[in-house]
Amino acid sequence: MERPLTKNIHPGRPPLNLKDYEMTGGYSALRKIMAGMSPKDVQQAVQDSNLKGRGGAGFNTGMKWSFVPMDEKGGPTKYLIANADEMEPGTFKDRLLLEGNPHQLIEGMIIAAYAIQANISYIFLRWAYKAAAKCLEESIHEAYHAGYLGENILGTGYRLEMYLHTGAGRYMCGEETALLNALEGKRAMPRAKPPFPQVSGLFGKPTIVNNVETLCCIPHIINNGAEWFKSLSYSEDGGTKLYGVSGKVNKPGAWELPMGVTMRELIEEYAGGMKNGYQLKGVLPGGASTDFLTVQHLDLKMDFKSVAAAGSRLGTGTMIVMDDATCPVGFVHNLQHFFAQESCGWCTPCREGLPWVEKLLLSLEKGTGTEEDIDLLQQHTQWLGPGNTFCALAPGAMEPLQSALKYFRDDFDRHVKEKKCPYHHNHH
Ligand code: L3W
Repeated sequence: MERPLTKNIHPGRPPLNLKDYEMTGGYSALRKIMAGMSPKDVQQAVQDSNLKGRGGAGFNTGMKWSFVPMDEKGGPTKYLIANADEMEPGTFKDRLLLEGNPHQLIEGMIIAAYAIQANISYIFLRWAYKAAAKCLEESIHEAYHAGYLGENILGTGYRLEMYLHTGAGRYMCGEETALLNALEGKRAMPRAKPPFPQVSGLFGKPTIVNNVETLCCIPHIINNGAEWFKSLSYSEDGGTKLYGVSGKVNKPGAWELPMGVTMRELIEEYAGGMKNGYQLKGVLPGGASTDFLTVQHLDLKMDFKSVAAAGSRLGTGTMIVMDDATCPVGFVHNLQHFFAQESCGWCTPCREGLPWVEKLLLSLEKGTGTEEDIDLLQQHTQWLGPGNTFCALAPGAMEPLQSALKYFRDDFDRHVKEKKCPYHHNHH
């Protein structure tokens, strides 16, 4: 089984420095494109690979790049941004790549920037990722020194600057247009789309924002070809995927596996199964802003299309397992507390609705909730649903709520009937 993105990463060991990276074939993809691939050739290779964005939405990467206006005479300033603001609850996959092999990301970024002819690039890094900040800073410096960044890269005349920008610790900054505002020094509120950033992004210029894992795939696609990349996958989406499992399992962790492995393989084999005395009750397949799946979905293939067909989303591919000793109402309350706190307050449904949802869930947990409160929660899943808010934050927050109401409705009703939480342990 091939693991191109993580084969040289050994958790616990220091990150690969430039020399280590070059010894494992690093920067050969950059040399290859500089020796004879046009920006369009690079775009085509990525489009042929069927790489889909790993940040959660699964948008086709090559197609996204193709929306950037390409001007023969150089054209306007363009930007390439790596979205490293990994703050989705339960998600810790990009951290592995950042702390394990920072040059892999940098090489992917240089190739992506070349493909759209951007001359300035940024890594927008989660505030809390201090260790990653340190090794990225050092690695960017090494790459400049080696002539992979700056003026006249590898003697070709192509120029690319790269800057590390650390966020201020808000979930909102991971939304691509809020990220752009943050980089411009403004409040991190989302912008209306369209126009999409590919046409009008940072400082109004064409901008590509790609997730860290997405960019780390690029050097391997260039080195080995689109067909090879597609062959790594068990599904029609190309490549491998960094999957993760957290919750009451024996071996929580993250692993690079063929796209499309089943949920059962992930939980039972890689995560070592449920801890003694616990049964699986629900699974959030890709971070907190995805719909619950349950035991009936264990044989589901974890690719974008299959998970969507089952009524959820692959999201970040890092699943949160909920066991039978955990109260679903308390679990969802905990998530809604996070989302309410992280709402940027720009649009009314999200700013007002999320705290209301949090309050209703808390009241149910305390035993003071009513059947009408459950109906109100149900209505919120529509009021805060897709199309009613400025960005995906509130609709994402409604996904675990609406699916908890669908699969665990009995648990909600019992809180009302018994006037207390029927689960015996402490809650937040
Ligand atoms: C041109 C169109 N471009 C879409 C581009 C768009 C963006 C990408 C995805 O949220 C999800 C969200 C979270 N013309 C286009 C187009 N694009 N239509 O494609 O766009 P979109 O709107 O589908 O999603 P989004 O608003 O970018 C991403 C979910 O991810 N999520 C959160 C993850 C958080 C992390 C983290 O902490 N690292 O990953 C988890 O599931 O809920 O649904 O570039 O410009 N017509």
